[in-house]
Amino acid sequence: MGASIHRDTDHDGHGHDHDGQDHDHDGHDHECTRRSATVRREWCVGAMPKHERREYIAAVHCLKRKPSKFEPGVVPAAKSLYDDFVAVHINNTLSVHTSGIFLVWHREFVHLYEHALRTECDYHGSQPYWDWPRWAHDLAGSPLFDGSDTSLSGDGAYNASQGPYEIKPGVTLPRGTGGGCVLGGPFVNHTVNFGPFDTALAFDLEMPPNWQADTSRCLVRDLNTHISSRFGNQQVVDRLLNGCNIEEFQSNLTSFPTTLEGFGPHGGGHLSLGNTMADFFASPADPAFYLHHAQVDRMYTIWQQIDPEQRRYALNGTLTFGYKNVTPEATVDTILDWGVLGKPRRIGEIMNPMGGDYCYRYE
Ligand SMILES: [Cu+2]
Repeated sequence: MGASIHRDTDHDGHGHDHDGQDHDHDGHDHECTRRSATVRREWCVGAMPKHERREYIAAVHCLKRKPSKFEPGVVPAAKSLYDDFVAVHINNTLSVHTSGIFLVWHREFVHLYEHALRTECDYHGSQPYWDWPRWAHDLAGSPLFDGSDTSLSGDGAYNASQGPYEIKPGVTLPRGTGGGCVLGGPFVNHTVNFGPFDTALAFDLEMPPNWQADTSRCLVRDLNTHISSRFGNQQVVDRLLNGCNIEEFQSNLTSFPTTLEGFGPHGGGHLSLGNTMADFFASPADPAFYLHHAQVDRMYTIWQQIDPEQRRYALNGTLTFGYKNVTPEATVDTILDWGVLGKPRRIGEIMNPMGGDYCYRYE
């Protein structure tokens, strides 16, 4: 299936240059090879030198200066193309989390973001990722969150009113060391324009009322090594990759129903950064979202690659939050949507990072 899908060069008018190597220009299907694939790298000194991290940061800032694609007045909080990604995520939240399309929908979402950085903002690199176990015991000392000018900004100011995080009624995780606005670094002036939203709404399949309203405020961080070391350590990652079928892989990533033991590295990564990133609907307002989800996609890619025959097109679950059966089970023929960000896609087209329109890998 994957290799026989033709690349649509019209889907965004840009095609994919894949670093521009080894391509004939005869208009036929181009084979994606290890050599021609875009390589996504870790946000760290060895894999991504400082000037490359600065280029990525500059491209994110650029995305925040690009105009929104929504009709004026429809989504007042969407003040830029960056915000459009947050809006589309909010609008799809009840369908793309703890459901059969979590992995594939977020794969394309991150790809569209990377593509926007490259085509709208002249970024020449790839989407970096956050390798959880490497920094699980020292978030504040990590190149991602050390607050330096090559980081994604670090901790927030200490906020005494920040309480513990409730992952379900009566079950909490302790707060971190910040809880207020980020203290410095590249995103110190970054604004969060949507929310905050109540996660509990999702359990009733309810959209937050008037979610389009502009509620501009600062980016909040609450670095939390208790959470990151508990849910993002090597043992957790090993267990994740050892999931023997898609059902197990999904539940190792984010257990449902939620349990403390099975909370998983996806939710753990969100909560370990504080309330902006923990917002179930609006988390892409924190630029770290895309590095976190690149890592989720990296895990998915590695897991698929262990047994492509069994795993490449494996799906499990409906199109509704909590795997509720008010919608059908996802299949390779289900069409998914990213609103103003891109064209609708068949799930089967987005299950291979090196097939169809995709040509990327992780190093
Ligand atoms: Cu999400």
